[in-house]
Amino acid sequence: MLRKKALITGINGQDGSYLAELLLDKGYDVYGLMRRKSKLEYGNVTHLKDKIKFIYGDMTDLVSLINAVRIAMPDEVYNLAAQSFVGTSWDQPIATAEIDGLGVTNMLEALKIAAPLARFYQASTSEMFGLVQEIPQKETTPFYPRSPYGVAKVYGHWITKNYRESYDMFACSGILFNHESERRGEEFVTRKITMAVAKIALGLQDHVELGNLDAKRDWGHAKDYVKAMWLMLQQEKPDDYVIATGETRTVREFAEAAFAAVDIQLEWKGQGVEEVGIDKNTGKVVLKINPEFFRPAEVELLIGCPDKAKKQLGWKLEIPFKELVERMVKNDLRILKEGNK
Ligand code: NAP
Ligand code: G4F
Repeated sequence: MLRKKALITGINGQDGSYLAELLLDKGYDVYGLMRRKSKLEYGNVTHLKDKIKFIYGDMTDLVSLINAVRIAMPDEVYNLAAQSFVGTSWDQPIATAEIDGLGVTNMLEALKIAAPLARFYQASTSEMFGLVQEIPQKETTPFYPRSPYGVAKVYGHWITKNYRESYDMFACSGILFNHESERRGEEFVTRKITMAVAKIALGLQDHVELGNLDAKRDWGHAKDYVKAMWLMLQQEKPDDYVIATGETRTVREFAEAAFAAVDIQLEWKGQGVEEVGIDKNTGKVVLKINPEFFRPAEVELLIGCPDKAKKQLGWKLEIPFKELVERMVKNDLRILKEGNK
């Protein structure tokens, strides 16, 4: 039997790496779109670099995407590439729009021209719900994005739907809520916390500085979420699905869980920007607020309803919250002890 071929954009990011592992395990030929950098490095897929066929390209360059599609001639395309950090989207709103918004049209056009029968997955996001209009958020909840990133992703979401309806393309959007992992970028709040906790536990750092501790997120593990991406492209008909745990926690609760993983129980003192987290045993301040990390507009509460994905895709969550946090802290302790940082 012919092996299936998949093209993954954003291959060296967090999700790209877990998806590549999943598809290689399933016997796919995996092609990965990668940006040219001054120093050749493979990021999160370094361990897979001999198994993946890399193609240089950029989401803002239609020619490079047509070229990539012609080389791979994929059965399935997973569009994971993005300027994915919400904070940066206020500093680089135009680049974010070009990559996360128009970049999706570029990829859909490349497919329309070179492989119109390929199945397409778009990495949509719970950030599109922003100032939430309904609790919990589901596929039918209206969008109200709160950042240039969220706005660009709404465009990407709708253009995916539009190409499905205009050209009968098999194009799906996964509206994924926050998912983290040992491979999460270090600027995202979860990994920033787990790395700092590991450093504090090893005596390499005194404290961590964070922004809004009251923001609530629905956090799962990326390994579970890439399975949903694949399942969406195996259905009879293309559709859009929310992928979430259905639980929400504050950044404060994430920090408590991460410190607890190294046996530090946090006690909170003060209010607003004066609030601090104190190690109950030693009385030392291990967490401070820094207004620099607050955002111009915040998404205060995200909690997704994954019922449609559970029912129609048979998707289920395997890594619960506590295990997610413990895995991340344990991995950061290992990295630091091995001197890889
Ligand atoms: P990530 O780790 O930041 O990975 C992003 C990837 O996109 C990297 O490989 C990056 O390559 C690539 N990229 C950025 N700009 C590009 C461009 N102009 N052309 C080609 N590639 C480019 O993000 P992630 O967490 O894996 O997320 C994957 C996708 O899911 C993203 O679209 C994100 O917006 C979306 N999403 C994520 C979450 C989440 O919680 N993780 C939730 C919902 C949706 P470089 O290494 O060259 O920068
Ligand atoms: O970890 P974050 O930067 O993730 P955010 O903004 O929720 O975005 C992530 O999830 C989205 C899905 O909902 C993805 F689409 C997106 O690509 C990305 O993966 O921030 C989470 C929360 C925010 O409310 C932020 O204000 O944590 C709050 N926070 C508090 N202190 C902080 C910090 N965030 C960061 N990055 N750094 C802080 O020091």
